Amino acid sequence: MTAVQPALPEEKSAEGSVDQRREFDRLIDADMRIEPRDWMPDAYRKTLIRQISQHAHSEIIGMQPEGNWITRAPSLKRKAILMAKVQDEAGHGLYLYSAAQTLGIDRETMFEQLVTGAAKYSSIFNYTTPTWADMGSIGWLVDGAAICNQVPLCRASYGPYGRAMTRICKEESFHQRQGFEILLELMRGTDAQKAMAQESVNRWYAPALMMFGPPDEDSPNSQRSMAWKIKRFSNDDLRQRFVDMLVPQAEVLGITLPDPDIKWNEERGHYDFGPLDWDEFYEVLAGRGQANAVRVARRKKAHEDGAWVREAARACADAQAAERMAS
Ligand code: FAQ
Repeated sequence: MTAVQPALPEEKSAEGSVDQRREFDRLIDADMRIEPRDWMPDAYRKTLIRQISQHAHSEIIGMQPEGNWITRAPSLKRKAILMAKVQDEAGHGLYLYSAAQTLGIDRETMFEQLVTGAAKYSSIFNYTTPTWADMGSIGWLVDGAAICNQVPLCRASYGPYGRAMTRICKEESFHQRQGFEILLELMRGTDAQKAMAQESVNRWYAPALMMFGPPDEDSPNSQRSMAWKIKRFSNDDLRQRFVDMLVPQAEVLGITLPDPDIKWNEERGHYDFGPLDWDEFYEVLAGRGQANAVRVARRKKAHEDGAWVREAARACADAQAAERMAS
């Protein structure tokens, strides 16, 4: 990340000069990166703050459904792996909050936006995790969807976001494999274990497909974000990629994807799949999912419980700064 401090939005003209606008367009057209020191249109900055902060919130809220199983993982090995994964998600949140901060928003404001509902987080984390197989489904389906969505974001036009995504994607690959392996082991187990794996995939499949966002015709942000090369593919294109990736993997697992309309389409060179229940998606976004209230309340409590850590860190930083001044 650049050492140059980003100027706050209000310190820069939202319109920009002709030269500034031309330079911004040149960098985007040439597939080069916009850095925090560069002039950028206000709408580009706002879109990035929206997407990156929502992404960061998703990583942090996303620790909860899996954190739920750390004390109940079926073996020491599984517990260690799950703990490492949940810690990784915390790290991803931190990279992303830092990337958002380079755009001139502070952490406390982002936190306020999350707990007041002004900022969203991924719909998927409002579903509950009643069985151990859900750890497999989250890894295989949720992290799998995250990889499909996020690998193109490594090429996002905003430097700090693209660089954060490069690190994150490396870890997401491990996450997806560990989920796949949990399900594989269950599918090689007893009838009850196989049934648990299948039942879990039945619940997670459609919500995972909805992670990519609404259909393209109902996606107000996609076109502009693609023109700015923040998003590289549309929501529907990425969803299709995901289904194409899942079908052969489901065959290896011996799991049935819960959609009778999945069928190879020779002409398109893709799998067809059935419609999704978008009413459910919008209900979850409106705060009426299985676990919205619990997720936000827990996040709030964790923030309050952590106040003493932030105070101690600030006191330590102040003491170090005073020491530097004195020497
Ligand atoms: N959930 O116009 P679009 C992970 C909102 S991380 C909630 O299409 P856009 C790792 C959208 O914000 C998962 N809201 O929007 C992990 C917008 O509302 P707004 C998170 C959603 O931005 C694994 C409105 O609908 N990943 O899983 C959702 O162009 C395991 C209209 O939508 C990211 O955030 C949704 N699913 O495209 C962690 C990736 N979809 O803001 C822990 C980065 C849409 O105008 C454990 N983000 N909305 O009020 C993106 O790629 C994009 O922001 C999309 C949405 C694709 C999510």
